[in-house]
Amino acid sequence: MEQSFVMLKPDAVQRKISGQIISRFENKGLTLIAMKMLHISEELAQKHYGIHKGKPFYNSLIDFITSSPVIATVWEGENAIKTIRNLVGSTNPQEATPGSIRGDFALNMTFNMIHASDAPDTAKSEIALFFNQDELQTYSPIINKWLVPE
Ligand code: FUP
Repeated sequence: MEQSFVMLKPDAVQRKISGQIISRFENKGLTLIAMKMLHISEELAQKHYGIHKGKPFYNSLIDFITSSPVIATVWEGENAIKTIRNLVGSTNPQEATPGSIRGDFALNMTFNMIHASDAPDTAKSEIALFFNQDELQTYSPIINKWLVPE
């Protein structure tokens, strides 16, 4: 089982399509184990996007991600990181495959709706940046109990 950090960016929240995006992960079979809405501080944004510091798009990226609330989530599932990246699509929405989240909902590189961890080490550090360990839920589906009552 793998865990991945996924953030619905300000554009996803403002366009009121957070539910549709979350549904795609649920429909795929991934398990939501943490979720919070927050307005990202300058400091948190700089930590999260530290790897891009100095790049031409860095300032606009920080301005955008701190501009209004985001929804931070953690998902669990088999090969979750790669699976989620496939559902999200290419960084540039204009090149993202139709059917992917960016392919279907986004047009602009800055306003590309969503962030998803790209590797196990970044997933671990991103989860730790946004969540305390005790905010990650552990639960087993009880669907079998509903289907076959004792
Ligand atoms: P991704 O992992 O697909 O979110 O992409 P990156 O980590 O490479 O980039 C992080 C964010 O920086 C992207 F979501 C959008 C922004 N970006 C640009 O605005 N221009 C670029 O050339 C590359 C990234």
